[in-house]
Amino acid sequence: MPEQQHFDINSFRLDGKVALVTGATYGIGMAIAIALGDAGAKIAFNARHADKVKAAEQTYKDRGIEAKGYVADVTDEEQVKKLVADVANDLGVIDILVNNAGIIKRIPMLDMSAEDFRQVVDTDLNAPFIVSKAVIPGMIKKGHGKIINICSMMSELGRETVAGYAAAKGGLKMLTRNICSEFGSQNIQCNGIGSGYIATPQTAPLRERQADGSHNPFDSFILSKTPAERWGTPEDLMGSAVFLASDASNFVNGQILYVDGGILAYIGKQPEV
Ligand code: NAP
Ligand code: GCO
Repeated sequence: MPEQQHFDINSFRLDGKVALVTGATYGIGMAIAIALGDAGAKIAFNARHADKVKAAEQTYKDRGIEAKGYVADVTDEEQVKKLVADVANDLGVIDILVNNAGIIKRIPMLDMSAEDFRQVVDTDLNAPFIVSKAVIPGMIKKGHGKIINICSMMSELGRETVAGYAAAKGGLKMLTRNICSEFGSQNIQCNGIGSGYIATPQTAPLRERQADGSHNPFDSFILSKTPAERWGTPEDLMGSAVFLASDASNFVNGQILYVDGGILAYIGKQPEV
């Protein structure tokens, strides 16, 4: 029997690695970038608004994280190609990619224009394809790579008003599996984090109190569907991101790790009689 190896906790460290987190000027992206930075990675991040990029860069530096922000729209392939090249020049070839940037439009399907649908799919599905395609050649040359796609409850479930978002996040689950299939032999692991309902600016409209000060019905609905009986926080995703970005997950590929407080396992709280 071969001797069992001891577990090396340093397999969760990211020292010497370069991570690109898209859309990390606030919200989930910033939390994940902080986690990867705290684990030792150098952080590159982007978003569309220069003022927020500058402010976020200061936030990372104030936390002692080596970080550089870039103004780039992930839906624009030329901007993405320049982003990846600039990161390579400034910090090094990307080892870890987190496809986080995303939008949602909550519009009843029959009222949703094809343009609205296209914009959501462009950002939430086409962009992860574009950014991954730009980053993978460098990972192949380095002999390793980690791609983490930020999926959703809507990678598995639908609901009214989010047709474009659910279609995109369902596609992102399958893009995750396809990148795994196409590049696993090149030592590239591509996994997803399926976030539950997280308190960020994106979900603020779902949590805001009603005009009369009462609870938002959707807020109450989510609490009734979540065994944890709370909304998630961006910090709840930090550990999963570090795990999937590290050597600790080198034999994990094509998986969606749902960090949802139990929503997908739960039929929902029975109404009180
Ligand atoms: P958020 O608060 O709206 O933040 C989105 C981030 O992405 C911002 O930094 C935004 O900055 C950036 N961004 C948006 N469009 C971009 C583009 N075209 N190019 C570059 N950057 C862009 O969203 P969040 O709640 O943190 O969600 C982040 C990701 O998690 C999204 O993919 C979302 O679908 C997913 N997710 C969220 C939840 C949740 O409950 N919050 C749950 C599951 C999955 P700019 O607008 O300045 O560009
Ligand atoms: C919505 C919410 C959700 C969350 C998240 C859940 O309107 O239903 O925005 O879609 O953003 O994706 O996992």
